[in-house]
Amino acid sequence: MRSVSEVRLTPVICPFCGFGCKLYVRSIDGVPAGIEFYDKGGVNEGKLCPKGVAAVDFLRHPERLRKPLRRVGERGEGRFKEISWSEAIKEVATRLKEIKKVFGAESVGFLSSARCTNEENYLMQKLARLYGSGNIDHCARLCHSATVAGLIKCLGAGAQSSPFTDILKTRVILVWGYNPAETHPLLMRYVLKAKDLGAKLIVVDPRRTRTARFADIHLQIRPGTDIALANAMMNVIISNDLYDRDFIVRRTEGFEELKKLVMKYTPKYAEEVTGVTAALIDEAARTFASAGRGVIMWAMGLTQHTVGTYNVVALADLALLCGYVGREGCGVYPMRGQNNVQGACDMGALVEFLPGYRPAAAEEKRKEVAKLWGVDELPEPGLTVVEMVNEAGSGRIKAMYIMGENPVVSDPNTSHVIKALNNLEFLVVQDIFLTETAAYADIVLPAAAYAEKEGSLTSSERRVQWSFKAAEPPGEARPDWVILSSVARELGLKGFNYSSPEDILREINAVVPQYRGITPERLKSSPEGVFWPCPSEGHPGTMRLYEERFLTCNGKAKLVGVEHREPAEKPDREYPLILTTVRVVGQYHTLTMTGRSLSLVRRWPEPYVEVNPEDARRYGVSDGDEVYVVTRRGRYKCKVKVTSSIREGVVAIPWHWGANILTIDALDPTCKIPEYKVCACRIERVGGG
Ligand SMILES: Nc1nc2c(c(=O)[nH]1)N[C@H]1C(S)=C(S)[C@@H](COP(=O)(O)OP(=O)(O)OC[C@H]3O[C@@H](n4cnc5c(=O)[nH]c(N)nc54)[C@H](O)[C@@H]3O)O[C@H]1N2
Ligand SMILES: Nc1nc2c(c(=O)[nH]1)N[C@H]1C(S)=C(S)[C@@H](COP(=O)(O)OP(=O)(O)OC[C@H]3O[C@@H](n4cnc5c(=O)[nH]c(N)nc54)[C@H](O)[C@@H]3O)O[C@H]1N2
Ligand code: SF4
Ligand SMILES: [Mo]
Repeated sequence: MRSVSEVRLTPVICPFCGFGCKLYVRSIDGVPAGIEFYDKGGVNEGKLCPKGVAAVDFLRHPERLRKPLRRVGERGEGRFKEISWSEAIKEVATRLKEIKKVFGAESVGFLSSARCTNEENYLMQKLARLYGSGNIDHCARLCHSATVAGLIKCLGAGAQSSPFTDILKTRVILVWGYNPAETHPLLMRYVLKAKDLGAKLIVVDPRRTRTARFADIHLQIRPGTDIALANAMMNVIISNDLYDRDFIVRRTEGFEELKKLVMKYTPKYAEEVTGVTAALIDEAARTFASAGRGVIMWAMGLTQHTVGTYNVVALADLALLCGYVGREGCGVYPMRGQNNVQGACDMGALVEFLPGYRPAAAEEKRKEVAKLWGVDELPEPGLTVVEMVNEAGSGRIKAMYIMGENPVVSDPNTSHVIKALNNLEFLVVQDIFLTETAAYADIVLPAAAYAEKEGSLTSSERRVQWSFKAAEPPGEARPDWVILSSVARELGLKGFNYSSPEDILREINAVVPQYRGITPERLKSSPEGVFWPCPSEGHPGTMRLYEERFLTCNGKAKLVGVEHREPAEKPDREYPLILTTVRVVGQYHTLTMTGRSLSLVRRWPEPYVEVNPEDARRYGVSDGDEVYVVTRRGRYKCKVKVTSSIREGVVAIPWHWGANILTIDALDPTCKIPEYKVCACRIERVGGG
């Protein structure tokens, strides 16, 4: 007689964006079979965007990595031989020990992963630092490093200040350089609900995006001029006495200096710089400041600039000026990108921070963590993502260990990245697929994917949630925490004898003060998760920050005036257009996962470049033409999409399909974020002209 199949629904956290949707993976006899909507509450109220709905497609894809691999061909060629786990772990540890002996531990770079759990990120940074290298970083560097640096300056901490539910209680929503309709569709539901309840929506974006189409006011800014616009809005607010005087006096310092600076930025002057009319700037400023309760949300259109940190400072100033922080229906929302980028930062997978945002440059903080880990000292801060790649090129970095990142496609200036990886003595890549980056590896380690392991993840609103295991990994693939523990033990490092993710989370409870009360037992039995900071097990978790004091030394927020500065590369005769890079709702980053979903690929099949009708006429291209987009770094072939929704003089490419061959690797000197959102380009018709 045939036995009855076992059908199970397992609650997991979506493996894509940082909104933190909960969903069920339906499995039949331990094999993932589909996605079901989660029915026990949660931030997404059971709903999902197209990527969430397709989240099992890649799990059983035939190209999943199933065995550890050793490279046999040239780098980049992609020829590998299967080896055993014991051989693989031994080889990784032996090579890393040799390199440390000859060149020192600081010649090795480690990249952690915002797609992995808190436990796995905690282990990766612990491994790097106990090995002796301060070169530990991850994709937050390419994403919200500007936010962390900017907000710490002004408010004392870098995280989203308030829960998503506060959006429903607000009167005005300022969305800046952010397109949630494509990038956080479930957050867009909150924005639209708030609009239904009477809130006004103001959008700042060079494109009339799907988000901007719902705006009451759309400021169609020239890319790279955000500070001038924010300063002019503050100019209007101060000149017309629309700011929150009581809040400024009680809770901030630096107002007089800020006032002096923004007085130069009249709406008329800002119109010349930003391309937004003075009248519209005036209207936006008045609408924002007079609402009484407001939120500001931003993402990559604001941060990915050589002035990214200052851009964030300008928005923090704007929020503070109106008293829109630390109250119901108010807040700053730097919308986190990857599903666990907030957690990876909290765990200290960043050059400048040890676990719990202890500054890694401070000797007493390093000593404090060293003591918790049973060693005498920890290394000083080292190199960031793009710096590691640069130094691989120069020969100072000899080896890299990359977990769950795909820099060949995601870092700026691809040719430069490939040259650098080719120069390494040793490269380990730990991923779920043989990525473009893995093709350059000496050893490839096959990892279990999200639903094949358990652990905690932290969403953009600081909500920590447990993701359960729904299925077995394919072949011999193993969870990242298991792989990292094995490598660390083989390296001879102490303190890596974990038997479960729960074990690791208990250590995190002891080391990361913000997570002290977020124990595995509590998390696994709270369908809604727990918000950090949560200082003890009895503590309910903190949904709103800064209600009483800011996290600065004296508890007051700092208003800091910042000047407009030009991007690193400006259009000229040879390269007359501004190129910006963007995202589409149905594809995710470097396509390793969404690119393997038939349903998503059919609907979002290929790249294109958005061109304004005036520019199309000027450069002789029509809708559907094949063109090369050319910059000083490379050329990229795609189809033209003529649309009046983009500003004249600007073109935009969704970068998922490899557009980083074009982008510039200029960095913000403060936080080292690359300027993905502005460089100079021209378009050429394929076949001449
Ligand atoms: N579908 C999908 N969703 C995702 C992702 C994905 O790859 N696919 N990635 C996730 C991640 S990691 C992140 S970080 C977020 C990013 O989310 P977003 O920041 O919303 O994504 P982008 O499309 O990169 O950029 C947002 C907007 O910035 C605008 N922009 C460009 N230059 C400028 C400028 O100079 N000033 C201003 N004000 N705006 C400008 C662009 O026109 C674009 O509409 O999305 C997350 N969600
Ligand atoms: N031009 C341009 N470039 C950009 C941006 C832009 O706006 N414009 N945005 C930047 C931003 S904001 C970001 S966040 C970065 C993202 O850059 P990356 O993080 O490099 O991009 P992903 O494709 O998300 O890479 C994640 C990798 O993790 C793997 N993976 C998934 N789950 C697991 C797991 O459980 N374990 C392991 N070991 N691996 C796993 C995936 O297969 C994939 O290879 O890109 C940046 N690049
Ligand atoms: S909005 Fe984000 S978290 Fe929710 S289903 Fe879509 S990708 Fe997943
Ligand atoms: Mo990101």
